[in-house]
Amino acid sequence: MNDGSDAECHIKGNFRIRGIRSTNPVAVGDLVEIQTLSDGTNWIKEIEERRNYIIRKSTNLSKESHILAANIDQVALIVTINHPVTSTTFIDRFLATCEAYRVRAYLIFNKTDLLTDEELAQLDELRALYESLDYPTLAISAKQLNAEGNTREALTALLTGKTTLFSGNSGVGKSTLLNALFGKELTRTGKISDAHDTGMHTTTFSEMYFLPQGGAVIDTPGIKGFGTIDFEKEEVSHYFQEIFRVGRDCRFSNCTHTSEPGCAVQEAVIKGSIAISRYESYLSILNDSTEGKYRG
Ligand SMILES: Nc1nc2c(ncn2[C@@H]2O[C@H](COP(=O)(O)OP(=O)(O)O)[C@@H](O)[C@H]2O)c(=O)[nH]1
Ligand SMILES: [Mg+2]
Ligand SMILES: [Zn+2]
Repeated sequence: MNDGSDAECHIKGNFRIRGIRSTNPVAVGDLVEIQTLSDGTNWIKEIEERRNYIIRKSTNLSKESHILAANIDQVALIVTINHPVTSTTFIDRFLATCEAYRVRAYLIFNKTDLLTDEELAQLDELRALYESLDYPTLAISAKQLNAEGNTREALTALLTGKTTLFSGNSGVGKSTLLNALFGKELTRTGKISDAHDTGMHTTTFSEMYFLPQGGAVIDTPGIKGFGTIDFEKEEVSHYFQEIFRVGRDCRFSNCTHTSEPGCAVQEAVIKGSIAISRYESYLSILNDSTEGKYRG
């Protein structure tokens, strides 16, 4: 409510937002208008137009989508090199969606305390890759925040005064990190339940927390695959800045960078100036767009 209190609200089963087929008509971060009936129940009457949102396909083969959060300032994608492995495909699909909706994205590599030397080298490599693509990164251990110089300060500065979507695979440490940063100071707001996923009655909750120093964080339940939606085949490269840039030198202006002759992108992948992991992620989205199907 406007006064900051919680109110349990209902929504009509057939509530749909214009043009969006979503499994959750109301998302965390939405501003809503509610009407209280004489029996005391609250009903959501109107959802205000969203400034932006992050959306993914709900499940395999599903044509429906799941709005992770609305009206956000930035995304902090929490990832782990191991325990569990976050795939670069997952990272790139998420980043491409952030590009599509023009939301700034930060990559936070967690659980550095668990990594072997080899994995630490992999971490450095990935950080360098994403930094070179203008995605700021941090490497942290949510379990040892105080022991790590100024990571706590860097994270707090990143989150202060903004509405941040925390996302990432299940088990990467989103909840642990939030607790380590703000502990009991977090004010929890109402849960939004999404009766989504696989039709198996798994109910998941996204929660929004207000930070003591201003700003808010939305903690989403871990997501497994990330099905990108709404991308036309021709626009996929727009969300991979290096592919887009190099693609201007392709022989054909409508080059999909798959098997065309004179393709500057394929050449750059062979030369190593475009990371193969990024190119593979690009292809995986392109493949979805071409065949109208979903991949994890
Ligand atoms: N060793 C280590 N374990 C961590 C770290 N962060 C989280 N964990 C553990 O990883 C597991 C999953 O964390 P959780 O916060 O629930 O992940 P979420 O699903 O992303 O919210 C828990 O057992 C945490 O204690 C870390 O930096 N280092
Ligand atoms: Mg969690
Ligand atoms: Zn090309």
